[in-house]
Amino acid sequence: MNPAPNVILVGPMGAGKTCIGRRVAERFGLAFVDADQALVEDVGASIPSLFQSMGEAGFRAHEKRVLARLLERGGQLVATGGGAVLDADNRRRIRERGFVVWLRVGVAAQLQRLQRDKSRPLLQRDDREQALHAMAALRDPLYGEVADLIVDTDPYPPTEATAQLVVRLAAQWRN
Ligand code: SKM
Repeated sequence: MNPAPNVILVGPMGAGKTCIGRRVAERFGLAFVDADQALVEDVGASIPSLFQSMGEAGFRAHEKRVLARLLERGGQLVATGGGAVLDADNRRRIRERGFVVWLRVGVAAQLQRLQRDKSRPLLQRDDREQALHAMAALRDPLYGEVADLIVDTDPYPPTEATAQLVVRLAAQWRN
């Protein structure tokens, strides 16, 4: 059905990659893989504790290694970590190994969705809004560079964003 070996979701924290990804995978009979979760299982430590023990650079090295391993396989829907696109090799692999969907979300919705989140080290700061804007400025061009399709999740509940993505993927695969 899909000429690409995987569907790969990219986008920032709070875009709904895990929630929407799980539902879309089920709809198309793909194995759902959350790259952050795979990393945690591989290393045997939480993301906050990895950031604490080895810094962001150490975390990124593990992220790169685990993502490369995951993308050797096919038939999956892979939700990538929000910062995976920062690395040029990751971007190349993502492009080569899947049909790539950028789940896009604005900072206001991110702030609301991540209000109570304690699991993202890059957000454990007082100026969250500024940090999210800075990340978007750096990363949006990179998400855009790898994306085959862009879906805005902003005003929609997950069920509706899922439905939109299902329709657009199905249309894609018909062509
Ligand atoms: O991969 C995790 C980690 O918290 C870093 C991150 C980011 O850089 O945006 C996003 C999360 O998915």
